[in-house]
Amino acid sequence: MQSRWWCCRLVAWTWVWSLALLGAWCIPANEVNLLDSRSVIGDLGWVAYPKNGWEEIGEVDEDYAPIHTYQVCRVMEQNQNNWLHTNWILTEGAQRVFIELKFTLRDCNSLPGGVGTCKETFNMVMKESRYIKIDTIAADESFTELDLGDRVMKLNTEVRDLGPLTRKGFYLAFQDLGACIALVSVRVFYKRCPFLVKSLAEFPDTIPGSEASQLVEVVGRCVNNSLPLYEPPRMHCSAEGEWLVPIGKCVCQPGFEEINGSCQVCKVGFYRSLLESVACSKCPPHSAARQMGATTCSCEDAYYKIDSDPPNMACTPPSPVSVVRKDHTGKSSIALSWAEPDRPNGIILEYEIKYFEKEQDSSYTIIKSKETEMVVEGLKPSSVYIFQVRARTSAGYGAFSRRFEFQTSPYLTATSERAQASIVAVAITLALVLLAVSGFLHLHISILMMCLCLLPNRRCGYSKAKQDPEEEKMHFHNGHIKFPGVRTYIDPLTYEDPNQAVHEFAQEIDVSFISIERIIGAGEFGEVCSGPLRLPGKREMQVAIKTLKAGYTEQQRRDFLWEASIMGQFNHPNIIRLEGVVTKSKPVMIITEYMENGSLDTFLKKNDGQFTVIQLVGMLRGIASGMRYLSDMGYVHRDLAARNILVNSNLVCKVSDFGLSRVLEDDPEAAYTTRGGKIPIRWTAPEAIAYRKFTSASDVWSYGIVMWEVMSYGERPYWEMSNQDVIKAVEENYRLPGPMDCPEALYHLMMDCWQRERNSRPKFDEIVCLLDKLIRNPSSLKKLVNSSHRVSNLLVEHASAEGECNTLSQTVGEWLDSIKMGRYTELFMEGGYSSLETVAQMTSE
Ligand code: ACK
Repeated sequence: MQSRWWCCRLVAWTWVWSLALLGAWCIPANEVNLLDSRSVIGDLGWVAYPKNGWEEIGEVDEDYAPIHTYQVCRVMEQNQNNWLHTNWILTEGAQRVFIELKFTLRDCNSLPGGVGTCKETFNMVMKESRYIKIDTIAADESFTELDLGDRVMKLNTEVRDLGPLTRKGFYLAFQDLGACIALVSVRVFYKRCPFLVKSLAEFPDTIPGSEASQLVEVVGRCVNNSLPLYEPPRMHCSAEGEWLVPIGKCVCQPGFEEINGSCQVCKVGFYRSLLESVACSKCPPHSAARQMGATTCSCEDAYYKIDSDPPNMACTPPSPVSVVRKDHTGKSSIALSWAEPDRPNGIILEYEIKYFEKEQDSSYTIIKSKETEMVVEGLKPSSVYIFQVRARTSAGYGAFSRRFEFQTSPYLTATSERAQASIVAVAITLALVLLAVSGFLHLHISILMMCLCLLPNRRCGYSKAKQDPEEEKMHFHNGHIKFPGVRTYIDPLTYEDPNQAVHEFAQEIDVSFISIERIIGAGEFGEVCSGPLRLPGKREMQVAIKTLKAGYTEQQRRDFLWEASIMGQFNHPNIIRLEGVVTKSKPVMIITEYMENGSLDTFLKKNDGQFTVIQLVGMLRGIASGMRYLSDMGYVHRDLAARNILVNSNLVCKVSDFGLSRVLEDDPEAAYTTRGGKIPIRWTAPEAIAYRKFTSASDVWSYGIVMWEVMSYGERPYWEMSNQDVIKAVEENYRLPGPMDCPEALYHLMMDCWQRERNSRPKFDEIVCLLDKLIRNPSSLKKLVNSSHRVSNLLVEHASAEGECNTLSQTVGEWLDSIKMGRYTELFMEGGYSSLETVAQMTSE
């Protein structure tokens, strides 16, 4: 009787409270309800046992919809065991679900005497095939008689997660052992990563994996008329239903441009030829695109350019070289000369000589010369070649001369065949050395190609000819510049006129399209500002604007625009994107995408300890991916550091600061070395400090330091040690200790990046591969660095870490066997190459 009285009071106030708050609850977009007792109209169908235990209180809200509240309050009776069973809850394929309970619970101490059996907890149980206790549920706040009097309702919310679930559904049950409870609502839901369109890629609704720490990798689908750039776009769905670690992106296919998240066809008069370019561009002078969706523009009548000219190059009237003479023929060379054009349309800057083996015109070579003669070398004996010459003036290139056919002398004597055979042997050795250094089996193909190329009468592109240093040589295949591997970065220094380099790689933007709204920092050449860029026909976008301060010298203007000439050559989701330059008005500006979170070092310091390890690894993965792209392009950054990484609102990290990186004048961390160069000592590999050996391997060293900065939330590498002490300590093989809470796998990778022997450091593609593995398998990040490697103010002695990237643990014999070249083992041993370390140190001589 007394127990009933408590219950009535309990429920009455619960009800009042419910009316006020039930309507206000809203469900986050990434949660999908499997059961919500508040939204069930009519009977819930739950079963109570025994019958006098849990009872349903039939109440209604202000809309007269039923509120299903269950209560039990048999606090005055011994040995209570009251069960409340839900009906079958379907999982809809989710392997991990969440249960949210809202309830009130009576404080036992506030009950009048004689309530020794009163409990303040209850059990939550689930059943797939058998009963399993999920948890004992206690109230954060229990209520007393006083609260009832004051009309204060202490509603508790408890959430538990449940998984992995293996069946299509399960039951829930609540076991009361003698408490005074009112269960106001039960909600069962799973989380999913909702459908998302990002960087032109669609990611479907995705149900997370069964483990709390698991990330489900999802490959995005490029939207219509777009293609993946560089690598397929990927995202990772976390157990919390959040998309994390974006990797890769899609870009519109040639002939289309991105407008408001979709790919729109280029208008008549506009074209887009490269995936790397951002938008459709107006056809260059004296050319036109008469159809929509053009990928190139064609020259107007009487104007010319050749297929290999860049698409943004203007068509020019002819300035032809009319006759090309053969002055001398050798077995592998032909000397040519020609007369200056009669009426050049400007001062002649240089000539281009295009040649290819007759009937093999899908591959050709272009050499440049400032003279009206040249010896073309590296040709095959007894072969007919086609030559064409054209002049370049300040107005651009003229048309090529007609084709001239010349043949090389015959060849092949017994001695020269022997010479060829020894070249083959050298080539094999050289190729093996390359293989040892890179550790990649896919170089097999290159080895074979190199060997075959040197066999007599094998056709395989062109061997390198000796050229006058003034001349450049480029190989083309099917109209595209042919580089070994991917596109190669072109040093703006190779351009006589730096302005030409800027306009080759950067779009000129009219200053009227830019509004400067605020100053965000100070750069070496002037202020860094931000504001909207409104290009006609384009969606407005926020940009960062680097300005060149007034009163600059011509040299400063060149140095300032240098960065744009470099940045404009890159297109990668982890490299800061150049939007264009303003050079036709003052101040001169460089416009880049805007990165909301600024530079990585400041951002990490501001958010100390705020990110999950996976988020940090995601950032590192992005940086490694950007660096992989740069090293594939043949670009060495030389100043990779967290301060030179920018972070956007999605935590995507992008490599930035390409400003005259060979000089590093703008980096406050750079110090003068004894050799006079300015170098950011703490970030730089020993060989680059000692003798300026800057390579992608020295960038890998710096990457290791960036890893350390990231994992220690922006701590200064080597703290307050002086630069001299840092150089000395590193020289003596001491290295930075593992940052606090740093996963061991990451610290191993850092240590690998800091190998003294630069060929033993991992390559950026190996780093990306390793980080991808860790992201896919977050439990591999659970083991943290041993505390002895975390001494806060001491360095640790470096012992070569044996990570997955270390290929030098095999014997020479095993390695040769693995590349099917075991028969050379003896030769290697005789030559004193008994370990892979010595093989890696072989030189071509
Ligand atoms: O750490 P920060 O906020 O990020 O301060 C520096 C400052 O300008 C001087 O370089 C910021 N900054 C540079 N480029 C960008 C960009 N593209 N987006 C946003 N902030 C930038 C940098």
